[in-house]
Amino acid sequence: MKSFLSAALVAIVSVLLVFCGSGRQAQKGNGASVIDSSKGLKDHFANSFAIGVAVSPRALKTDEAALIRQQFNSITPENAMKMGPIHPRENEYFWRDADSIMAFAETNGIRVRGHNLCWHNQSPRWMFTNEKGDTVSSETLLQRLKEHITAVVGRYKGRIYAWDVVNEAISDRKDEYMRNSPWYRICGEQFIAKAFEYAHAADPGALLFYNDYNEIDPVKREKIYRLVKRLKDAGVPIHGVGLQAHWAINEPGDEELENTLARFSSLGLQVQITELDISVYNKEHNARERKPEDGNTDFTADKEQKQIDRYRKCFAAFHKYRKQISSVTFWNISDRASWLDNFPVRGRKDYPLLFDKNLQPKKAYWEVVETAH
Ligand code: 9MR
Repeated sequence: MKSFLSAALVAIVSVLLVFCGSGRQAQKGNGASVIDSSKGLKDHFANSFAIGVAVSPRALKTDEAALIRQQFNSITPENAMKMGPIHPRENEYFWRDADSIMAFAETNGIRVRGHNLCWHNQSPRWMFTNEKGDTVSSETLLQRLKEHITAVVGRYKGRIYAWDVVNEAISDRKDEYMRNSPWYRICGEQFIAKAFEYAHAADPGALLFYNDYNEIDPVKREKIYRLVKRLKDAGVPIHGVGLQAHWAINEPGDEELENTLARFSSLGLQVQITELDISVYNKEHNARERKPEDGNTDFTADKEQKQIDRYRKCFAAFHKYRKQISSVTFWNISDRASWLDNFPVRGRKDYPLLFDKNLQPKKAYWEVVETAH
């Protein structure tokens, strides 16, 4: 009898602790359900995919660092490992920023996605010319690419679990396959396979990705698919495709999203969402207009609701494809500052992420979390 009473008492106290306990149960924004707020995104999605964020070394010295530790289990250096910043002159590497991000990640048990080894943008000018200023030969350029990849991947061997090896090599023009970049002009398509081979030789344990944007556009999607499939079929060491996912409140449509995830999943490689954000401005409008359609650059209730809906649909689709999707990375931490501020027009503020400028979770955050359960 006595043991029954004490067991009953323990049970009652446990239930009380769970329901009243130390504020760990939080109402989500609209009060509709109860979610454990002591958990971060990484914990909610622990059974689905890693949750990452793009960072600068500066952000890691601010209050954003605590938010990163709490919410994310993967980090991508936003700029610090790109060719221009990390290899400014032929015989000179600048490791400080990349090393500081690595140190933060390793101290906090966070995985690192390397970004990126070969891109038409943020490439140093010396890469493509000789001392006279003439364009180098394809042999010289490939040799330089090899030296670059061997040095960067080699430095972090065993510590960076995945690399975006080639970034954005496909053209956005409907009538063109490869982007007309210096890499392509000088070397032809072979630079892509070579970059993967160099990276694999430098760290055979790293997962290697091809990464691109406008992946939801049916024409560009097929070009990306074709490239990755050809690399895979040719035995090139490629392990996944990175979908950048720079999206907006009016895209992707449900069908576009489903078709995109289904198509890339069918490759039999890993799929990673590498640069997710959802701009609060309509996509078509984004490209040209200085002012948003409603003339308002605030985070209005209408924009907020559309963004909530889009985020929920995206994560519901990611959940469906969780066997193929191994990570989802946000491009920046909070609406305090993101690359979309002033892009594509100066003076326009965007609110594309799940945390507001005070680093508090937005309503969209709670909707996203619900898709995990
Ligand atoms: O967020 C990055 C920004 O700080 C840089 O100025 C910019 C340079 O082009 O690159 C941004 O990141 C890009 C990423 O490396 C590749 N995909 C598109 C991203 C947003 O432009």
